[in-house]
Amino acid sequence: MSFTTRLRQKDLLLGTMLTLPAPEVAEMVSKCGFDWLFLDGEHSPLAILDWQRLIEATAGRCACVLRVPSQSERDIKQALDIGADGIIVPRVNSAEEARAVVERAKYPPRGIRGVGLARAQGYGLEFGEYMAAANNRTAVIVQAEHVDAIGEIDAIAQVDGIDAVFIGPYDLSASMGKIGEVDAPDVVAAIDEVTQACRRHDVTLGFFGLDAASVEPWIARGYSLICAGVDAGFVTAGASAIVQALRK
Ligand code: 3PY
Ligand code: MG
Repeated sequence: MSFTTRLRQKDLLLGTMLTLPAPEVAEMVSKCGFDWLFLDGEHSPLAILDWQRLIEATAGRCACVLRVPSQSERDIKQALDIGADGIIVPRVNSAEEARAVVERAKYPPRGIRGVGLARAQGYGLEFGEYMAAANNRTAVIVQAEHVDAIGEIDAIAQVDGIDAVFIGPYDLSASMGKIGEVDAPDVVAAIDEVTQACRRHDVTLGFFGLDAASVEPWIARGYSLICAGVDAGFVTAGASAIVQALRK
């Protein structure tokens, strides 16, 4: 079953975030049992070819979803053409933006995605198969991560073609003047508004946290697209633990 089908039916999908320009890290993490990997093209210094190399290194063991650096037609098209299973689009604050994102991710007549012969299309060898399935198989995930999105969330959640709404707790807290205070009561209340709207419109919910403990309460609330941890954090936590153990 495709990642997007599982996403739409709200299977629990466990993922982690990749930010490091090393296909070996993607290879290692893809062997750890995650359902999907969140490739962060927004905050990492990686370029589109780096992401392609990372996706190749996962060898189909996990779905790979690329967070595009912007909502632009170009970024969305390139992410899908390298073979990402879907896109996560940062800071989508209105239904109008959400509709534009869906159009950029779908081929005509549904949308305006340009037709390429890249890795996703098997360099042309799998063109027909890919074209027949792409609009349905491509996951379109928008982030609710600004206070402006909260007032619009009912309309955003109703946009046809949105497969999930993914909370960005850090940016959301920043937009509320509480940078990093992801557990502040008003930040949690804003997230609850998103939760309620997505439940009303039967839209899958996603959440990011730095570790397992920070996402568990959200899994309990029915969030199913989960990203916990960041590759760089695995390295720094492991290295710091050695130093702490030996410098007692
Ligand atoms: C945020 O917390 O702002 C995020 O975008 C997490 O993915
Ligand atoms: Mg963010």
